[in-house]
Amino acid sequence: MRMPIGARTFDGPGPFLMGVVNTTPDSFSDGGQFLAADAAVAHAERLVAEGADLLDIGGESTRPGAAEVPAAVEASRVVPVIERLRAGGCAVPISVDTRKAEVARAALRAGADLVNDVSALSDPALREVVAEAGVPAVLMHMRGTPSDMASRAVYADVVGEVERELAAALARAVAAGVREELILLDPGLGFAKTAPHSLALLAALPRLARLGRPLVVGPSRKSFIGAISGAPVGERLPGTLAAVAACVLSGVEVIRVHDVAPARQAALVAFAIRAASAPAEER
Ligand code: PMM
Repeated sequence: MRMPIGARTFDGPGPFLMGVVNTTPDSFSDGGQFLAADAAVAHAERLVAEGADLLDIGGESTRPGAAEVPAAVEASRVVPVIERLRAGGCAVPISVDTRKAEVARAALRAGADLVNDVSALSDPALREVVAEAGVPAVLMHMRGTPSDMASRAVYADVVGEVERELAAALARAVAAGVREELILLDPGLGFAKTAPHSLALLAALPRLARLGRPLVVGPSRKSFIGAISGAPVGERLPGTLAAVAACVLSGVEVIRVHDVAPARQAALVAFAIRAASAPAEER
């Protein structure tokens, strides 16, 4: 891929690691928003030290069944974190993980460089914000919303349908003025997907790459790993690393993870294997 994101141009096959920074108060502390912001900033700085190429700052849980958070609340969580990272000279581009135009606008004003939307810019107002700002965007596949998506995980051909729906989301964004060369696509593991659906998509990443845009994949701690291994969410790092390696072997450019240091080692080894097995002219 070759794409300018903030101050950095991402140039090369990757894999680039996007470190997850959750700013929801319950995820770090119950000591209120200020302490949560403090903890989120410290966590983000640790992820950068561990080798994150990008940070993804989110203020709303998108786990299955999660209720929507008002835009003002979501913005009050992410904006101070982005501002403080910027003021501290954060060395990597910052992504805001949001479905809401108002939150994206505030985050971009605070210094975010990229919008990561689990609803693939389905809101016309968010398409407009991204188009006007001229920033890159991640379009992730989902059906429905986090509160009802589990019941929407019904496909006759999950790979073909996700491929078509991502192509439609890409065309819709481009028609709204988002520059195609700034769009990344994500199959949305676990979002309106059962474990077999997520596995089928992981196995079909080279086909999704033929959509012509860099891929982002977020396997980290997802429920398909629990379905296979029986591991609870806090014990899914080994399964996450297996999925990271699979993504790298399939040529995925950006991998979204919570545990950057172990994912980096897994990605480096998988990439070295891929490079060793590629015909000389592809290296
Ligand atoms: N997964 C989550 C949140 N945001 N964004 C993208 N682009 N891809 C994902 O797979 C993705 C995402 C949910 O995971 P978390 O709540 O554990 O961060």
